[in-house]
Amino acid sequence: MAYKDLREFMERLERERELLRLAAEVDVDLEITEITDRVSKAGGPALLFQNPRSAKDGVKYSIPLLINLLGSKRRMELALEVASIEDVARRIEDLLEMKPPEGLFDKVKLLPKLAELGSFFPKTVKSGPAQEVIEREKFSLADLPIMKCWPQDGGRFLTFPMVITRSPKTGRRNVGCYRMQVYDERTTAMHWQIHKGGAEHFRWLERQGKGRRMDVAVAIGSDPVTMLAGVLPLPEDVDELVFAGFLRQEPVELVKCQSVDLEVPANAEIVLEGYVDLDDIRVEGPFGDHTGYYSLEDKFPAFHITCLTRRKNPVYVSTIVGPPPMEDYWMGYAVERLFLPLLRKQMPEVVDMHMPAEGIFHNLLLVAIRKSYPGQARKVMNAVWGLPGAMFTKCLVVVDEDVDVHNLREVAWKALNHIDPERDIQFVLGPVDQLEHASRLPNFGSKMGVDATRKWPSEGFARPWPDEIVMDEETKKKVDALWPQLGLPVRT
Ligand SMILES: Cc1cc2nc3c(=O)[nH]c(=O)nc-3n(C[C@H](O)[C@H](O)[C@H](O)COP(=O)(O)O)c2cc1C
Ligand SMILES: [Mn+2]
Repeated sequence: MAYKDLREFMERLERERELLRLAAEVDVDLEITEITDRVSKAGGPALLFQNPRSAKDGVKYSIPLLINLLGSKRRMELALEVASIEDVARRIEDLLEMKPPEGLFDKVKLLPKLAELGSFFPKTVKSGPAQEVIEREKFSLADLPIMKCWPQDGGRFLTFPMVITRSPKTGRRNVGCYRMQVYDERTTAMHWQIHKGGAEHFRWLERQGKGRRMDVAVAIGSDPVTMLAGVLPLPEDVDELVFAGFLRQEPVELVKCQSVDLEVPANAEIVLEGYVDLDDIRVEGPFGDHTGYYSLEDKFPAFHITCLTRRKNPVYVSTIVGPPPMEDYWMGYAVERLFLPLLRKQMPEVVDMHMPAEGIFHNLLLVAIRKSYPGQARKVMNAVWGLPGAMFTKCLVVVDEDVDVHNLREVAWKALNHIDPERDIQFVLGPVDQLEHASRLPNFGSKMGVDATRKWPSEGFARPWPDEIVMDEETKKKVDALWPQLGLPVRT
């Protein structure tokens, strides 16, 4: 059974000692970040700050703040309700393997799967806890314990929202996690980067001539899989909430918003309804980002809030990003594992992939392939740079299948041995992540692919390729037997 809501997941985490309640009064300005950063880097639990306050504003908030919710492998597995994330990857693989049925028998076999698929679609319900309280008049963001994360941040930011929009062109829904800087009690920035779903919808507003304003709903806090869905780099035409239904194996229940023509998860803790306006673009930032550096000021639309709905006693969910690894590393890890089957579907030669924490997702991607024809590593590079999400990969290292991409020492050792840099490094130009601060232009720059596979004669390599050094099994066995008698202080 999927978690009904955030609370049910919190209870589970508490039973597993993966969630700690803190009674101490802690400041939303910087203090929560410093505490969470230490806990996060030590592999610690999720934290519920029960008494957040602001010394600057002289406020004690009545709403608690939850953070580091998905910040470990174990919590990610608990969120997905699996023993290992690979189990979910296998379900995705199965789904992708579904072939059109040939005979009657095949059709009958397929029916339960199709029924299962249909049952993942979101369900609209009449009412839900997300609207226990409806505030159209006297609501204020100042009542929420919104954090200022890092010293040079331009203000306070909502950091873990599910931003829901509908395409003015296709009517399709998108859910994305985009931070929102608080401008005043009812206005924030909407930091959807240029390549993201929300930004694309906003662009179509003008192209379709559908007025100057676009409805936006922002949900904060939901069952963990629905929250995670906003982070997943799904193709543009895939509804994150359908995918969430598939992941949790139960449809996401939605309620209609009060003041905008959108729906939000019925189990949400807090919902902000409102609009963005083509004529109201403002400066956003700076913000201490997941690169470990500040992203500088830039221009983004302002989000005007027209109505706030919530539970009677909501929990506000936040996260921090900064020097890796942090909570978002584990979200990236889930992305890596869940998307491996999708990558394999398009590139069957891919054996495994890994994005090390220091590469903050897109700066470094390691891919192991089974090479069957000359130039295949280059083909994989070009394909990766053509994928949504993966297109931003700045350094892409392709290795042979015998290299464990999760072992960075092994990758460095073997890749550095195998390259003739001038021959094996390839540069391309293309779109880069909007947070990229070293590229020649914002959003446009170069990427590097390293072909660290063994080179073949058919790739123009005429010299013999040496074997890797491995001791023979017979000698190893002999030494194993001899070991206790050697009196060596080394355990093997
Ligand atoms: C904690 C966190 C914060 C994020 N903040 C932003 C953000 O401010 N702007 C943005 O464009 N993407 C941000 N992202 C990444 C997007 O959520 C991610 O690219 C997602 O796939 C976007 O969905 P979309 O493709 O439907 O737009 C953030 C991700 C995480 C985990
Ligand atoms: Mn999307």
